[in-house]
Amino acid sequence: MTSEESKRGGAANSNGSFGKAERVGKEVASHPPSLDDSLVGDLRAFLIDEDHLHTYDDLTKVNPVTPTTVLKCLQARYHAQVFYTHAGCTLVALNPFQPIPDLYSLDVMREYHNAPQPQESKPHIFIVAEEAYRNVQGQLEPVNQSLVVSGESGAGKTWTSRCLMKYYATSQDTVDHIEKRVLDSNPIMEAFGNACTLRNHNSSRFGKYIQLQLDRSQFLVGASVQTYLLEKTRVACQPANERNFHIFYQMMTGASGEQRKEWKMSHGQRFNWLPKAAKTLEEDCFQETVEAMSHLGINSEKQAEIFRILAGILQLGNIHFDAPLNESEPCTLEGQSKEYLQGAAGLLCVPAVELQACLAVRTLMAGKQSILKPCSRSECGVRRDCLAKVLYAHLFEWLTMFINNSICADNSTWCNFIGLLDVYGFECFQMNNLEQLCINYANEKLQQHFVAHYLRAQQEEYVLEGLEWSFVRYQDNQSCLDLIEGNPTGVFPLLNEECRLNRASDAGKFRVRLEKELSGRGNISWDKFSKEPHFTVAHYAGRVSYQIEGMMEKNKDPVPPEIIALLQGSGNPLLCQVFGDQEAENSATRGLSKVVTVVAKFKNSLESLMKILHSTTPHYTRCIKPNPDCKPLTFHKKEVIMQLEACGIVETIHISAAGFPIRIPFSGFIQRYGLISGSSQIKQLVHNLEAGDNDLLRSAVEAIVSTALGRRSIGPMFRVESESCASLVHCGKTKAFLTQRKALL
Ligand code: AOV
Ligand code: MG
Repeated sequence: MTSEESKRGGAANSNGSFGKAERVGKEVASHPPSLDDSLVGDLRAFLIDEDHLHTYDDLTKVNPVTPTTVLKCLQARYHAQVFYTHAGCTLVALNPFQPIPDLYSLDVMREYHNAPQPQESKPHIFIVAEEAYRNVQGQLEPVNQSLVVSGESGAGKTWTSRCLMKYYATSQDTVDHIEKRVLDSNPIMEAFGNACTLRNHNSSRFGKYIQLQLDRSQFLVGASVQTYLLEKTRVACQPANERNFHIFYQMMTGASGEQRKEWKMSHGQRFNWLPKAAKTLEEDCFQETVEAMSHLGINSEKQAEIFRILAGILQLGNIHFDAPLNESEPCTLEGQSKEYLQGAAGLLCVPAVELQACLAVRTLMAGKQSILKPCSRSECGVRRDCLAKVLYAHLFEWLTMFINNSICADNSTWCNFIGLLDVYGFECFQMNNLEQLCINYANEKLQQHFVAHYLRAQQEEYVLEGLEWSFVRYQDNQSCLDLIEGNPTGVFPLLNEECRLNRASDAGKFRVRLEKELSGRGNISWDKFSKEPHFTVAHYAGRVSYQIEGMMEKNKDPVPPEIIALLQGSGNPLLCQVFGDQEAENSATRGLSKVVTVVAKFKNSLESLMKILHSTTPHYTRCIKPNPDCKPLTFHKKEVIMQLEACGIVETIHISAAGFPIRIPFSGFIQRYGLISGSSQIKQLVHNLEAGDNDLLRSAVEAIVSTALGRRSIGPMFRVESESCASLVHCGKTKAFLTQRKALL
């Protein structure tokens, strides 16, 4: 919406009355047509007051709601050190980039946990936590909840998820200390799954959905973690000025003298795969990681096996091959590489000769006969990297499984869950590849969940239910999702097809194919003059150019069968366990038509996640990064407004301000309020109701609202007041719609 349009559109006001948000189609008379005095009073109070912008704790109160007023309000609050603000159904969390004393203390947690109406306390992430917790009990029956935290890289999603977990874990003290174990999963997963990037010194390189399992009395009895696509390429290839996963640095910093010797990590030892970009705090957390592992039940023997694998990976990174003099011979080891190869073999508990052969020689099958073929120098490098990646990815998977076994409650003991979603944020680097395409695709999916659940479905329901409502226009990112995943000509299906064709990957050809199939779409483009084959996607959060070179190989992700066989024979029990009965995945022996590509797997796992999200009541938190340099006390308007626009915050505020977030089917409403209404006439009516007749049910609801609970009818709505709160009730065709209860001014 342009600022001109928004000026014309005016603002939605609070108190749930229909304001003049940007409307499509006929201009519907705003509700209520004749505002009574108290509502006018409320409205006046909400008109924007420049001097007190920081006091607006809900952006629906800002009037007019425009990108500029919303931005000004958030900026004023940021400078007043107020970092949370409601935006109707969502919570906006500004990243302070510095610890704020007492913001998350135990006392504050208790305050929110014990508040009779937490939503009337100061905006805080704990309100979201508490609301979800109370909502589990549902209006009529328990409902699972999801807390969806979104925002770009470095915006504060992981921090927020950690706060939420702490809140739930702290608000109860169970006998077997399950809450401590659930919390202990965090330092482990972050040590193995996070890394320092240009955007965030503690960037999550995997997606995570954790379900906190609650029993009938709403006690936390366990949790389960689902992870999504770890960026394993980082193990063997770190983008310029970025780092490898934290755990490697933690080992380097925290190892004892004895461990150093065993892991071949002497002081000053240089590892090619440990670039020294700026030091991060996470690097000093070795002890914390080890303690968390022990606490979760990973005994010291298993830990030793894990660390030996990691140390072995670092040795692998220092191995280089020389091209042989005779092409029919395998490549030879360069300089000190022999030493590193022996080091790696020792740590991975495999014979050094077999390791070398596995990296330098390929086994081809001709019928039942196997033929040995030396690999080129670059192929040796690819195989070495592949070994490191497959080791790390399997180790990460094993850890996730172990954590789940340690914290997951028995199915018979829990009945509901609160899910916390923390995925990698939207990314746009100078060079973007398949990893970024997957990360950004995940963010598109989440945005679509928000659009579908809130912006579209809610409004469609108002219209269906016959409420007077004129549509608030919003940015729908469905076309971008169609571009990426749509069958058969989306980027993913085309990429998969290319990978299934048994030919050498050719980036140039793939680009031409993309252009042929997709050039009619508005959200993909190409720079014709660029030498690097690439394509640019206009995502909801910005345009990103993806280089095609390397994309097909990453998508195929082949693992030579010799590597699997080597690891299956390892003397390290953990490696044996992990690779034990594994078929050589995506190997040459499986045939290319059966290859399960990376994007196919990722798409499936995200679809399962979306199904779970759709079956729960979602709560959205939008994390905003106030500046790209991760500095405290720095608010860059341009960056912030781009983030606000990308996630559709202004539209959200309009819909929230004018909408009815609480909806209860008539029968539920009658059950809930009818019998407590106190009126014998209504009680009689409720008893005589024939279920299923909506007209009758509706009259009963109206009777309850107007005679028992209600005070005044305003047009088609009723204003229901208690001593401290007011809410508007609107009867649709099958449901009663309620505005959020607001404190009376
Ligand atoms: P992200 O999860 O959104 O990025 P993080 O949660 O890792 O971002 O936050 C980045 C950094 O910002 C943290 O390491 C903290 O230093 C700081 N920070 C965030 N929230 C707060 C807060 N409420 N108070 C103080 N400092 C905070 V990424 O994982 O990159 O998408 O893939
Ligand atoms: Mg994160």
